[in-house]
Amino acid sequence: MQLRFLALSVVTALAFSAPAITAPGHKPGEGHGHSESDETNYGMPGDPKKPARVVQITMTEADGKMLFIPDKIEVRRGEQIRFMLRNNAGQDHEFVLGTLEENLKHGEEMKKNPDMEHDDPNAKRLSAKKTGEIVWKFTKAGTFDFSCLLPGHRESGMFGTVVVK
Ligand SMILES: [Cu+2]
Repeated sequence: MQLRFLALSVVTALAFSAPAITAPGHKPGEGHGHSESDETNYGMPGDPKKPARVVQITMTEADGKMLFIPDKIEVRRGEQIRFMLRNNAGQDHEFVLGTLEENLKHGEEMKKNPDMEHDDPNAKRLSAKKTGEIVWKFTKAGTFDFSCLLPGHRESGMFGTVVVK
């Protein structure tokens, strides 16, 4: 009698505690929303359904240089930006957002492994004449980097700065 009561209480306790166990992170049925856990030290993936300021960035080549236009962007802390990327050049380019330190390190890895493809929330690779976009929320103040990490491209001028105030 006592044992059966105990077993029943365990089942009841489990039933009530189960939702608490699954609560942190992504809730079931929510789809892939972005939570605090996606936050990096340069911000976090944005929510495309929420308002965002549009910033157009063109990838181009001129006089033997590779460029992003513009190559300097100012953002308010907490602001969400929709980067509308356009590759006007005749070859592949990419846009990789990160801290300067991470991008330089990542660039070294790319030299060893040039076929590394980027399709992360902070990066986009575009073929010639293609467009793409990235939505990013800048939750941290600081100075960040965006670069094309294809071997030799950053060295040819293909990088820019995001200042978050
Ligand atoms: Cu490039």
